Amino acid sequence: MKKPKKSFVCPRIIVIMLKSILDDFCREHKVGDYAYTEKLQAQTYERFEHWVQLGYSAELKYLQDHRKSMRENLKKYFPDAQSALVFLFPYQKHKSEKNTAGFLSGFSDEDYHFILGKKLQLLGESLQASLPGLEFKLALDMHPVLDRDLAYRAGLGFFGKNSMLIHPKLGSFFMIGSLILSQCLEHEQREVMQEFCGKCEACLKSCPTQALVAPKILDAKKCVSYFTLEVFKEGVAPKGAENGNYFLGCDTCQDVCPWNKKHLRRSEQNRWETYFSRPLSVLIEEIQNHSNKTYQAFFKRTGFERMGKRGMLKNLNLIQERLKKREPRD
Ligand code: B12
Ligand code: SF4
Ligand code: SF4
Repeated sequence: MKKPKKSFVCPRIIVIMLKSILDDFCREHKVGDYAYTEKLQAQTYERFEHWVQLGYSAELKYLQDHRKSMRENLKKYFPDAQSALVFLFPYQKHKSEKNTAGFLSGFSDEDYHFILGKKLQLLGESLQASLPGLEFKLALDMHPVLDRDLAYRAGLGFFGKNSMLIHPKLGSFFMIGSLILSQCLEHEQREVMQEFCGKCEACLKSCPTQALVAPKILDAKKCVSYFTLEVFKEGVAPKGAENGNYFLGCDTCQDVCPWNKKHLRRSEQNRWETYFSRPLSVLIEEIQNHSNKTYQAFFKRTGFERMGKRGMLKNLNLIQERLKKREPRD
């Protein structure tokens, strides 16, 4: 009996197929840039460890417990890791008076973790179809990976003095999402990028709370972003927060960055910006009228779900107090 012919796929064909899968993905999902790396070891892990030791990670337990050392090497998170594909997802940066940080509403109405997570998952699955035996894991913010370091060592940008990863063409208004792969690909690898801040210190000077305690070093305890997005109950706002423009997240140290100037534009408000542009008293009353359950249902799958009703009211009440203080007295 004749043996069935083994189908043989020449590696060159695989290379072409992978390239076309990746190109389609980037086009379809408006990826700003992507790169491939086989560097599994984080290059700035010691700086991160030192930062935690100095107490700059505030109450962010996931940076302090057993998940801390997992960030040193991709193998500690995914033992089969051999390489990674790192993607930059730019978000539209709207300029509005009532400021919520761009990443919260920049990916249509949903929390970026859902939207980008789904996209990366599907990409991983289509790579599996071309590369038998491929396993992968996602790295998207909440996974124990130093995302900026991974993008940095993949050659996608440099660390600015505001500690953001800055891409020379895209600036810093993007989220980083990666696929960690159990195989190496035939793909070019880029050089690590030099820093291009020069003498500029605009971010250090503009931070309302002086949370950037030195170039590239942020003290989360003083940061408006931390206080408004990571503290879910009433608390004392960092000194100077009353001079800031933001009440959910903070983009000040990016707004002033020359690498971002061309990416700031006035454009139509999206759903959440319109929602938060209403008078403060109306917003507070409406949110107070929610039970915890209806709050969760109303903000389901958005960047505002996680902070809960209590955390949201904490931020809104703070601006209200601030505005009251500014009102002229009789
Ligand atoms: C914890 C955290 C926070 C904390 C602490 C921020 C911080 N700077 O660490 C808080 C809540 C304050 C925060 C705020 C924001 N965050 Co945040 N956050 C994270 C998270 C989960 C971990 C970051 C971390 O490990 N920090 C540890 C410190 C030590 O890292 P680092 O500040 O980046 O410091 C590095 C450099 O400074 C470098 N370094 C220091 N000195 C030197 C010297 C040289 C020569 C070199 C080469 C490097 C170097 O080494 C350090 C270690 O890697 C990551 C997701 C992830 N899994 O990585 C997202 C992440 C960093 N956040 C992100 C975003 C978008 C934000 C906000 C813009 C959100 C907002 N608008 O409110 C702000 C930005 C504030 C800022 N200026 O950093 C993005 C950043 C994208 C980008 N372009 O860089 C990330 C990567 C999420 C993602 N997957 O896209 N965040
Ligand atoms: S996010 Fe805001 S508070 Fe935090 S370091 Fe930047 S400017 Fe300062
Ligand atoms: S504002 Fe200036 S110093 Fe800060 S990150 Fe941008 S270029 Fe660097």
